[in-house]
Amino acid sequence: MAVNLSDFMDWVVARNPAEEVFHQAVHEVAETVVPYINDNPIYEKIKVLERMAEPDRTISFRVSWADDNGDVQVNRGYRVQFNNSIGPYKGGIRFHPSVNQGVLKFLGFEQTFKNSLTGLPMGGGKGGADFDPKGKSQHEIMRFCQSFMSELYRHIGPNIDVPAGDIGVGGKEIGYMFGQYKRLTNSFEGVLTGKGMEYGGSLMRPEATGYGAVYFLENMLHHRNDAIEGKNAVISGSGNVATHAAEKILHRGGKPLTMSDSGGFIHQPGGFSQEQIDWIKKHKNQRGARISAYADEFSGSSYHEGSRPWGVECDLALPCATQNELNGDEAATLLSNGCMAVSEGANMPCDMDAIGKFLTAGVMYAPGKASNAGGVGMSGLEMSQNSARLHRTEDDLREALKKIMKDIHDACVDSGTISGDKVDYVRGANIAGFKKVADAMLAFGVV
Ligand code: NDP
Ligand code: 2IT
Repeated sequence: MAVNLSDFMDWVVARNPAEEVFHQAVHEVAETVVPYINDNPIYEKIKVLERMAEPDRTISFRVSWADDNGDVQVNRGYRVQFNNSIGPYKGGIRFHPSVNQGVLKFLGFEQTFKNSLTGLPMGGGKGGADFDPKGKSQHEIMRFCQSFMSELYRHIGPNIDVPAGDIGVGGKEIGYMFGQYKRLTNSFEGVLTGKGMEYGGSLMRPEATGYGAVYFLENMLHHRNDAIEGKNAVISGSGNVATHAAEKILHRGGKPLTMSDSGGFIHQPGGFSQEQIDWIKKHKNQRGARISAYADEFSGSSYHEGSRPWGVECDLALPCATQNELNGDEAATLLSNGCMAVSEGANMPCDMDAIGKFLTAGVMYAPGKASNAGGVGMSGLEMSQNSARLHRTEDDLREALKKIMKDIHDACVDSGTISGDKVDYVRGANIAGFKKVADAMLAFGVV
């Protein structure tokens, strides 16, 4: 019997009440994958899509810690181990007050497809806590990370589940968590990625997501005989992904015009220089620092409180902050301003309405599961360096990252070409990501 998209989505919504972002992520995949399943009925016979939409397990736990005043604080931690058909669970940890089970299920679901696209043996997972690092001291963040790992450590391992960073979790937090894991298990192993260079980290991991999103953009433009040079790019966010995306746009001769945070955006007409990007990196490295301070530091720039950057005229857009940060009206504005390509650095930053508008207009639109896969791709290379106990050079890893992004681009072209050089990257990424996981599940029988 053929799968019916609306019946399938009714089933997903009924089973996962009040998890709207999870419904959204599943819907976006199901829309393109259901017709493919109906053309290949073996997948329907083994209920592969239904099984993929159900995490292997969801772990939730209490994280108690004492703040600097000696008051006890209680947060909730999670790890969603979504699918390990093609490798150990792999995906980041997010610390943000908006974290809940639905958010982590959407991220874990997306991660399964993304990791499959990298071509490396990694399953999908995601974790985090509703902890807000803003306004916390370093000691408070360290104690929180230690308490979080005191529960998480029993569920992870280099061949089981390998977490990494995400919003609110960067090199410092990974260090605190790795230190606690090592203390609890008395084992030095590659259980986290995004580690410091002194203790098993990989060169290029900090840069990989942002650079990768620009490499993907470059591949899309090349496919239409075009290039980044001379083009204006509007970028949201000002964290790890956004700052490295801006840097690579600059390397390619483009002009990164904006960055943002949850308070508003900054606009630097003519584009940020390397020095200005370095200032933002350093400034925003202090958790809780606001991007508004940039406008006081650099004359000629402006700060727009409470707004997002999508109204600034541009050729290229890179949403690199968070989910659903670009809606249909903002997509329409980008299109009327002449935006020709969108490469998502964040996970699911464009809502369904925005995606529909980009696809209808026929502009190049890369979904995050394809365009931001460089970060987890480099994490996969960090895992293999840890297993082999060796260290690859920066040049070698940069070339490896470029190849991963080109291979993902080409897989999208293979599965998503509409006609000539027109590609539906959503369909391409979903089908290419789905196939490998589905075929592994097929091989395992019903488990
Ligand atoms: P960071 O914590 O380094 O930066 C997050 C940025 O996004 C900050 O500028 C932050 O502003 C902004 N932001 C966060 N939440 C919101 C919100 N609700 N509204 C507006 N702005 C917000 O995170 P990353 O750069 O690592 O992650 C950014 C995105 O990229 C996320 O979607 C993440 O899942 C995705 N991603 C990250 C990867 C990685 O390797 N790090 C890999 C692949 C995807 P503020 O300071 O005000 O909170
Ligand atoms: O969303 C993501 O791909 C990440 N946050 C990175 C995951 C990883 O394991 O490096």
